[in-house]
Amino acid sequence: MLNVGVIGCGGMGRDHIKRVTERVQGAQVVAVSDLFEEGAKKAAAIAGEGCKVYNNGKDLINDPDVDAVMIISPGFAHVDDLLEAIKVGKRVFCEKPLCTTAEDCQKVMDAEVASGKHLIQLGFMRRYHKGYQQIKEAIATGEYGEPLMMHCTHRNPEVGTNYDTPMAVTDTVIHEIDLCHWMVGDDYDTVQVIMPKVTKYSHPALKDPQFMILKTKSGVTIDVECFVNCKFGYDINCEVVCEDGALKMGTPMAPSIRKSAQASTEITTDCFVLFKDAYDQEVQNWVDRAADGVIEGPNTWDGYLAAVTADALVAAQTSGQIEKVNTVEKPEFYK
Ligand code: ISE
Repeated sequence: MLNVGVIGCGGMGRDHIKRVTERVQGAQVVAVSDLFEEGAKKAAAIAGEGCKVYNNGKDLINDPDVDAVMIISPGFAHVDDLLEAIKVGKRVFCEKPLCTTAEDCQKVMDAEVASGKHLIQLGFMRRYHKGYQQIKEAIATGEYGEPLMMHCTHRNPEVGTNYDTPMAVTDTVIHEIDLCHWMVGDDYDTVQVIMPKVTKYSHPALKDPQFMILKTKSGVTIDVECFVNCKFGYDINCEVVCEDGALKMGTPMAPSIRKSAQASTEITTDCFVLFKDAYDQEVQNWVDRAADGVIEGPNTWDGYLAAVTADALVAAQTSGQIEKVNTVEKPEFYK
């Protein structure tokens, strides 16, 4: 049994505690921490009797009863807890983003490399979604040749008024940034953002929709339509165009219904409904590989690459130019 400590007891933290307690096999939550004591106590109650409550991540990480740590606090608070966990050699599951700056991501990457142990898995859960996995497996057969292009849409029904233009990258397309480079097995070279006409449902601080183009080092060209006030649903699509065929993601979760002289397929409005199984699978996979000290999911390099790519896309939002994605050389450790 893997004894897990959870740092961060907001909505997402409580969701992960519930997941580990009710659905994940081979793990239990033995400690939680949050700056806000009441929130931590509420979260501990989900885990059940005996769950310890801390008011800071450092004490939780250093608790000898805690084998592994889940960091579900806000992104800006990740860096210190990640470095502490690496220092004491504990396995980490960290919600996206790894850190909010490329500089902090690099610090964490350097510390992990120096420790010589793969410790960190990142919460880019889309890699665990059946629809994407089917396409990745199909590409791996070689039957369709090399991927050349990808077309993605990332639509939300609506967002709050605090959501602004850069968040289209840092909060939303950050998923495609990770997913697409994993799908085609390549890192990014350049990015560009084209701003279409703005929807009447937007506000002055948000340009919505946005059209982003990412090009990988081998030349695979990926376009992502990001439209966060599309009104009609949480609509996620992906097509990979290869030399010998095009692979479009299916939507296996929704039946096609015929009624009242119409055929229809439901589109959910909630990302937690669409990706529920993916969230469960990513944590189960992290737990399953703990015994052999292996990280199979997105790792620290992926978190660093996402941060640098996001910085380039945010720069491209205002420059209107093609921006270079300037990363350090990928360390041998992550190859
Ligand atoms: C949110 O943080 C997510 O992760 C969702 O998947 C994304 O669709 C949404 O735009 C983000 O705000």
